Amino acid sequence: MTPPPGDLLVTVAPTGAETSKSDCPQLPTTLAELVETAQRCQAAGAAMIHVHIRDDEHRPTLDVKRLTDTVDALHERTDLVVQLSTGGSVHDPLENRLKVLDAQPDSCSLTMGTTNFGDDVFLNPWPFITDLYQLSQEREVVPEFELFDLGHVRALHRLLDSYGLPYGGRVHCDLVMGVPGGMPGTTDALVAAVNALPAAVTSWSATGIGRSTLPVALAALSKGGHLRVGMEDVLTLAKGVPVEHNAQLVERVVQLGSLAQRTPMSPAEARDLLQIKRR
Ligand code: KMH
Ligand code: ZN
Repeated sequence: MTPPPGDLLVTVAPTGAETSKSDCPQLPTTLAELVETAQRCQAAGAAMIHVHIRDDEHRPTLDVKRLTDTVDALHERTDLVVQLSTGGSVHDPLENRLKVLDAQPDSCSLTMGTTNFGDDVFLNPWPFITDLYQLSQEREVVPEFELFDLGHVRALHRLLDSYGLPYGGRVHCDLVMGVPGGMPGTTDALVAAVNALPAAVTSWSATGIGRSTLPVALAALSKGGHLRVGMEDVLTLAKGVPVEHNAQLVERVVQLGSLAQRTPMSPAEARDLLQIKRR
C-alpha cells in the first residue's frame, strides 16, 4: 500500500552555535556525528536539516571548505533538504555569513531583523538582509525566513515588496519563538505572527526555544503549521531530563503530529513544497 502523502514538514536543527560541546557532550559537532544524527532524524521523520558546523575544537565556524564538505556528505548519506545557517554565531562577521552560499546548500536561513539574543546581539541590518536575499536569488538557493519578532514579519513584507519572490517562487518562514529578546513562545504570539504574514507566504513552521518547545509545537500544529525541533533550540525533554539524541525530539513531534492526524513529509515532498533546485 502506498503511504498517504506527507503534510507535516519536520526540520531538525541539531547543533546550533551557542551551546558548547563541553556543556553538552551529546551535541553533534563533528561531521561523523552530524551525518549519524541526520540519518537517524530522517528515519524518525525529518525532511530538512538546519546546519551549523564546528571546527576541530568544536567551536562554531563558517569555513567555506568545511561547509561544502558538510553539504556534500549530507547529500551523499541522506536525502534531507540541506539548509545552511547564515546566522552563524552571534560573533560571526556579516561578510563571512554572506559567504555561506558559496557552499551551495539547498536552502539557507535568512533572519529578518536584529534581535537581542540573551546578553548578546544577533545582528541583521537591512542592507545585509537585502544583500543576502539577492545573493540567494542569484545562486538559486531557497531561503527560509527566520522571524524572531513581529517586526520581522513586517520586514518580510518590505523585502518581498521591494525584491520580489525567492528563487523557486515559494515563500517559507520559520517563527523562532522564546529567544530572550524576541517574541515569546506563546500561542497568542504565534497567532499574531501567523495572521500578519504576507499573502505570498506558502508555508511556515515554528520552533519554541527551551521550555516553550512544546507549547509552540502544539500551537503550530493547531494553526496548521510545520515544525522545527532540535538541540539548537532545546536541550531537555522535561525538567532535569537531558536530550540524549536529536532523534528523540523528532520522534516526539512526529507523535504529536500523528495525534493531530498529520503525516511527516518525505524529503522528496519537502523538495517539492519548497521548490528546491535539483543540483
Ligand atoms: N545562532 C544564532 C545567533 C540562523 O541559524 O540563521 C542565529 C541562528 C539563526 O541560529
Ligand atoms: Zn540556526
